Amino acid sequence: MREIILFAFGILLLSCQTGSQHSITPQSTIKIEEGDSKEAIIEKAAHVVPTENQLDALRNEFIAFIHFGPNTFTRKEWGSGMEDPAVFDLKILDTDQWCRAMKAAGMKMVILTVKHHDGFVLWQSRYTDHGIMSSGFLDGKGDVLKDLSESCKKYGMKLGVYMSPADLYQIEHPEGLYGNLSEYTKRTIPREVPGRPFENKTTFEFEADDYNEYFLNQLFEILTEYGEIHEVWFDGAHPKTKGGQTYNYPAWRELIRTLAPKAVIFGREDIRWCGNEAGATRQTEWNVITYPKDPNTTSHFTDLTDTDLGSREKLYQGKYLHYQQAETNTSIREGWFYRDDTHQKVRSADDVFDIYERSVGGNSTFLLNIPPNREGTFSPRDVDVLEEVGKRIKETYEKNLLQDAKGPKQVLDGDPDTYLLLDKKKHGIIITLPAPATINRLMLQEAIATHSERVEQHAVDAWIDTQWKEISTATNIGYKRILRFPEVTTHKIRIRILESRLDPAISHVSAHYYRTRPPQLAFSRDKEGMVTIAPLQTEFNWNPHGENAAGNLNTGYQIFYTLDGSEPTQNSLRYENPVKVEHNILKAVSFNNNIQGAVHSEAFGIVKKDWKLLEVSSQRNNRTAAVQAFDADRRTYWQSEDGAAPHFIAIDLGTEYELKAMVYTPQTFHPEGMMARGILRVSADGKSWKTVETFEFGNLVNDPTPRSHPFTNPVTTRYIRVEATGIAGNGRSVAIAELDFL
Ligand code: FUL
Repeated sequence: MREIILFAFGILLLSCQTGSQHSITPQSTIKIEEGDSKEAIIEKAAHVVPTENQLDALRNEFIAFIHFGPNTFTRKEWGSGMEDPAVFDLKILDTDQWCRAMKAAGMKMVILTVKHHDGFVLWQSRYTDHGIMSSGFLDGKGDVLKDLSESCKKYGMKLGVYMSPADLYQIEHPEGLYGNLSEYTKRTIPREVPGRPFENKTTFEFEADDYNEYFLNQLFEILTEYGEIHEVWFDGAHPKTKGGQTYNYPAWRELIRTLAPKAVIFGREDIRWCGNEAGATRQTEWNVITYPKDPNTTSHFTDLTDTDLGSREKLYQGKYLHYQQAETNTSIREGWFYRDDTHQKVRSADDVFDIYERSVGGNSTFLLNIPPNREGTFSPRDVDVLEEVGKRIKETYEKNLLQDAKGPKQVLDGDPDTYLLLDKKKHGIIITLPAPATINRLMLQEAIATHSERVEQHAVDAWIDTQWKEISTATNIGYKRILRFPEVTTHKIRIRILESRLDPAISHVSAHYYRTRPPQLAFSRDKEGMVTIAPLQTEFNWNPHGENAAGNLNTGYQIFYTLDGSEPTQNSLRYENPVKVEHNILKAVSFNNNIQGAVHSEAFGIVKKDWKLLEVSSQRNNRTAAVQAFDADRRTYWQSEDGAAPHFIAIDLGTEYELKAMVYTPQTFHPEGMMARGILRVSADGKSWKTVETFEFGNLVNDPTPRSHPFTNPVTTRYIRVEATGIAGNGRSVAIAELDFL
């Protein structure tokens, strides 16, 4: 990397580093010693840098996830592990089509769920017959991983694999290996299978029990027979565990580092979960974070979900400083697996582009899931969104409006290896354009590979008329920060670094213009059934209940809506004040200068004004009172007391209705009380009950978004009772933020 002396505010400032800065070698992990002062800790943090693989992974920016397997056919989020392999009823598979669509979106890598929690494998494993080899697909000869790896080569995409450590087939099957209490002994990996030799002759000796051996053998197959693997994704979610099963993670790591030297490991030391599955991003995403133990030797990694992971105050409390970047993972569809093209919502291009800017432009990587359908392809709606997003990314970010500008060359030359080392005390960059340009995006990058992430607060000014006007401020920069602001026309911009850990090294500044779209919309309905339609505040929306930091970038738009299921246009009803919505589908759209925004639609259930609590199994206290399960306010919830099943709530709807579905909205304040399974009972008199439906919801802890359960047959009733029969994570109480009946 070339270090160049900077010009700032027209003054030549020689970078002046302290002696101690030179004595710290940039590394991905630095130990905090007993007695290190706060200053020393910050100085160390300012030298924590990504490894080469981590840097490559950051530079991928936008990558794809593919959830595919028996759940695609059973329409479930989580399988049971007891599915007959025949349910994987695939007739055709077109991984070239997947790659074309991902390429069009500008994605650089794809990660396939080769084994999800149900344990069904999508490749021709030697070590199990619970997988594609026992399905009807190509008479049991098909191999999704092979097809995808060939398509990836053809289209120039990197390949990654998702391997669920939790394996319900191995847990539930009588001869299953998971938690079978076998002994840890020395075992050779890979275990030889007669007639199926490996071309790669590497072998390993590891201490392993039966399940670890199985897992290592399978990793060996995947990492040696499908070309270069660039990411191994270990899901932390465990629908179930058994027999005190432990994982010999150091062995997994050694095997991966040896066989896939370019791979980053997700869920362990290289890459961490961003903390939610809804596409929310932190206002300040620090990738230099702390660990209580050396992350390079420990086996235990917990999910980090706090809003603040890397502020100075957090760093002071650590024992190790470690570079571990966030991956923002979410799905283009409601849920991770394909269900259908009629009810399952698909994110709009506006939504996906917004997440792209917040995640990639917020110091993380954007991992977007596109679940293939039962015909083995991406559905047309998903493809349209991918193509449109790719087009917007290209149009916005391939055109740099500072192309011919004057200013420090190192930040303008497009070379990530040159940077401007700013003096910590006098920091500023002035860039002059040859002619005024209209901009509403600014992209900044730090030279993290050598100088870590150091900027803590910065601001951008534009020269307007005869003076500087501040147009945007934000906190850290790190790998990349995209600033979004209302458009300004200017010929001069100034970047001010307001706070920083040591001298920051800025490697890139560019300016862009995105044709502002009409806002995405959000609905909220009160107990009387009055719905307010407002722009969705997605900017830095970490806490779903919190206020959002950034203001609306839109003005001058109009909202139109329909209540009959038809698509809204500019001829539909114009929204001005809250509208009454009863047992209806509301569809709304915003227009700005004849440009149409994304349609937002929601099926609303019956109005809750006259609902009364009939009976409840228990409630913890007033804060978690039962009536809060139907007060039309998602921020409040009912929670039952621990233990003493059954946990149930019975409601008098006030009058008789014909009901077709139930929607369960879990509370999002903590992971307790997620209703994974339950029964619905109805009554003619509110006293004697009969069961009419059973329901099941998967993955609620990581993704506590509303779940709907369509009834097998419509139910006509005034009295209804919801009873939990299974609580996620073996929980002992149930919590409900809202219940709705459609
Ligand atoms: C979660 C899993 O439980 C989901 O099914 C999905 O695979 C998601 C990416 O991770 O934790």
